[in-house]
This record gives sequence, structure tokens and C-alpha cells, in this order.
Amino acid sequence: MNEEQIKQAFESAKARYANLGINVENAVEELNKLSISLHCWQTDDVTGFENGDGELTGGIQATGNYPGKARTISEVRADIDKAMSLIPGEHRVNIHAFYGDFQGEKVDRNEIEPKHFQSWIDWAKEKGYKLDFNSTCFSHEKSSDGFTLSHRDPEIRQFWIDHVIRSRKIAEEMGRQLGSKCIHNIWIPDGSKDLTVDRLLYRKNLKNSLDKIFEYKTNDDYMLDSIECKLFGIGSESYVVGSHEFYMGYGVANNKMITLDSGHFHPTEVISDKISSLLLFASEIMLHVSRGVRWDSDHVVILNDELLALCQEIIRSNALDRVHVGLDYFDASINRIGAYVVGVRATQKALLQALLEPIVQLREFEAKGQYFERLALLEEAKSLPWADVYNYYCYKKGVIAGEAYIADIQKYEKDITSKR
Ligand code: RNT
Ligand code: ZN
Repeated sequence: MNEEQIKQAFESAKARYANLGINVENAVEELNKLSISLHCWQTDDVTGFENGDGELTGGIQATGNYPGKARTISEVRADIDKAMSLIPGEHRVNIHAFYGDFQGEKVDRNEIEPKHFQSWIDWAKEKGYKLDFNSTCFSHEKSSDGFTLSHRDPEIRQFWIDHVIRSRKIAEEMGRQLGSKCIHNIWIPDGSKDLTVDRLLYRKNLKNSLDKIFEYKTNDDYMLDSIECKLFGIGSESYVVGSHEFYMGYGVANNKMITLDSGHFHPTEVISDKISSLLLFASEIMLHVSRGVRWDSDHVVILNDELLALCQEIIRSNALDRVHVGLDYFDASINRIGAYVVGVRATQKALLQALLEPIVQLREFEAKGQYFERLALLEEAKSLPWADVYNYYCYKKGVIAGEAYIADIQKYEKDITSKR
């Protein structure tokens, strides 16, 4: 696509949308406001940079061995920079605690400090990114029996409590230095493979641990806490301590944000339908946009029905400023930078479609009980020229539009990642 083609297509899309009373410039402006949080862990298959064997545990798995995975922090940063250069807009990077810049030192999880993340903050500042943060309660000897904050042993619980408090302080520092609230997310793997008879005990332990964690008060201007539920993991098929009901209850009772991960519910259960309920009881929501194929497989996000429904629910609820959109997937079987770009572009395309929806007309049909008309217009809306608007947005932001970015990633692979 050349410049002329992009502009021409945009002009005709603009006219087409105007027929429906939709202003495409406004939609593009709204889309541009949305920062997506790119998870750093797609670069290296969730390995991190501690001194150790780097084995991923906790019931999550990155499958595949595509060459070129990032082996150092600078490679992670270079890969993220490359991905960012192919994504229009200003975005965030989501860091996990075990990606600290430990300089070859052995720093245990209960010893991490803001100084270990200063180089991340400096890099973010230089590049104009904002940061989010996560404590890392997996891939560690003290989580090897499947329990952390809900462990039977109070010493192990304390170890993880200390880790999470330290992580929250790091998040606070990131938010302070970068001038943008850093979301600190807690996800723990705790659960068991088989029938568990004292489900209540672990949940009580988790509740008490969280209470202790949140006793340390952070500055709301710098960071926000979020808690992430799950249904099952590999090796925790029968019982997960931090279930949806658990965190929903905890979050609403204690004013903590809930993270909804697309892969963390029953296979036919969708998170799109949770948005309008949760927004009535929580001021903000965090999303981990992912794509489960038959299980919580964390495939690369694509423009599918559920992603579109999710974005439509955010826009229809007028909640762009209350829903934080982060990505969470790790595919080790394809070019990892390409994996980012596909996922972020898909998310932006879904949001743009939602922003361009003929919602006034649709709501009128619904209010009058004209359900055939509602269904027909929803179907027509799918093939309105939203892609021409997206390409124009890329062009305006100086980012390669359309499929031409594939060759650009191939070049980066040839020049950089294939030499690792
Ligand atoms: C695991 C959760 C969690 C992790 C990251 C690495 O099922 O989704 O968010 O993917 O913390
Ligand atoms: Zn997640």
C-alpha cells in the first residue's frame, strides 16, 4: 500500500461511516489514547534473569523452540523496541520481578529492591514507555510444591509476603519516576493436582497473606494493586486457591482491582460478559488479553469474536479510562517479535471496530425490540471499512501499515535474532 492508496481508502471509509453518523477522526483519537501493556515475557518464554536454571514452573507453559529467544536484558529491550516500532501509539511495558537487572548477583525474591529495576525505568524513560509490574511467585524452589502465599508453612508464606511487598514498593517507584500509575499484579500458582479436602484452609491462608501484604500502604498516585484469579493450571487441575470467587470477593471487599485473564475461566466462559458486571462494583479493571486453544494455552491474541466482544463491551460501557488493557501470552513456536505485533495490532483493530460501531442505531433497534434489525446491522458492521481507518492510523503515526510489516520483522530476524 502506498501513501496515496492509504489516504484514498481512508477518505472513502470516512464517507461510508459518515452515512451512519460515525465520525472516524474521533474514533482514531480515542484509539490513540489507549495504551496497551506489552508483557515483557513473550521475548524469552517466561524465563527471567535470575541466577538459576530458569525453568518455568507454576502450571504455565511456553511451548516451542523457535530460534532467537532473548538471552539478556538488553536483548529483551531491543526486541520490545522493535515490536513497539511496528505498533502505532504510546504503550506500556509489563515487567515481572524475575527480570530484575541483578548484574550477575544472586538476589533472592525476598531481597529485590527498586535499584534492581532502575535500568528498566531509565530505559522506559528514554523510550517514552510507562511500566507495569508483577511479583513472581513461581519458578522458585519455595514454590516447588505448588503453594506460595497460601502455604501451610508460615515461614514460606512469610517469604512470599515479603516478596510481594517488595514488588509493590518497586511498582510504586516505577510509577513515581515515570509519572504514570504502575499496576502491580499478583498472580500465584497455588493449587493442587488432585482432590483437596481442606480447601478452606488454603483460602484462609491466602486471605491472611493478602491482608498482610496490603498493610503496607502504597501511594495511590504511583501504583495500583490488582489480583488475578484462575480456574486451573497444569498440575493444579482439581483445585486453585485463588479462584474467581475468592478474588472477586477479596477485591470488592478491599477495594483492589481484579485482573481478568481471557484464559482463566471455563473453556466456554468469556470475560467480555464480565466487564459490565464488574464495573458496577469496582472502579477499575485490569485485563490480561490472551487466547486459549482448548486450554489456557496462551496462544498469540488474534482478531476473533471474543476479542471483538471484549472491546465492544469496554466501549459500550464507556469505560476506556477504567479498563487497563494488558496482554498475556507466550508462544515460543513462532517469531517472538512478530507474536507481539500480531497481538497488539489485533487488539487495536478490535478496539477501533468497537469505536466505529453504529451504536446509536443498534441501541434504538434493541429498545424497540427490533431484533432482526439489530442482528443485521451488527453483521453489516463487521464488513464496514474499519481496516482502512486502521491503516490510516498507522500511516499517521509513522508506522508501517498492513502486511508490509511482515518483511520488516523478517529483516530483524535475519539481521538480529537468527544470530543469537
Ligand atoms: C498465569 C497468569 C499470569 C502469568 C504471568 C506470567 O496463568 O496468567 O498472569 O501468565 O504472570
Ligand atoms: Zn495472566
